[in-house]
Amino acid sequence: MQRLLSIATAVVALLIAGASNAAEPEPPILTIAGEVSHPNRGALDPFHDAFLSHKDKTFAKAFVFTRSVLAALPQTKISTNVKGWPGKVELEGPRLLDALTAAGVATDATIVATALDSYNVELTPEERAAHDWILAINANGAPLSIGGRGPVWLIHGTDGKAVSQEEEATWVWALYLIEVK
Ligand SMILES: Nc1nc2c(c(=O)[nH]1)N[C@H]1C(S)=C(S)[C@@H](COP(=O)(O)O)O[C@H]1N2
Ligand SMILES: [Mo]
Repeated sequence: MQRLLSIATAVVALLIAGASNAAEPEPPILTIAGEVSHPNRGALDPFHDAFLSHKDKTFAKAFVFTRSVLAALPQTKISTNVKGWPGKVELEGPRLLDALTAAGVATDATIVATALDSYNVELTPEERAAHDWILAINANGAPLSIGGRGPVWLIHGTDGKAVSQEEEATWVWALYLIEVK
């Protein structure tokens, strides 16, 4: 009974504190690997980085973001409704540019954004500058999930204009890795 009570108390405390419990360390959800001048981790470790290693990735240094760190950057909201979607989706997250700047990625770098299903898109500096790209972490007010379109959805606003298939193909859901060339 005592044990049950303390679990109930802990759950209530967590609910009051909100979704994030500051005392509990969070895992990184997005890795920016390669040419980063402010790395916060070292080289790929084949044991601990099993998924990346399985995907034949290698890097000497990287900058990793937890969800809280992405959420602590200035947030941008975009609203998109693409033909075939069930309706308007409001996406929220930091600007790609701010995340790349935090990691120390050069403005003239080409990046490759890769998703959990290995879908990947290369973005040149020109393509990066052509749109207000965001790293969405919330959709319609709910956090993006693994198994859904999370952990991160790389997307840009369309100012209400229709998006072409080619453009939509540059949006990457289930994003977890950005490699800097
Ligand atoms: N992770 C991931 N992102 C992806 C894809 C994919 O297969 N995997 N397909 C792309 C393509 S080609 C298109 S048209 C859109 C399609 O998905 P949606 O219309 O359901 O967003 O997502 C893009 N992003
Ligand atoms: Mo597509």
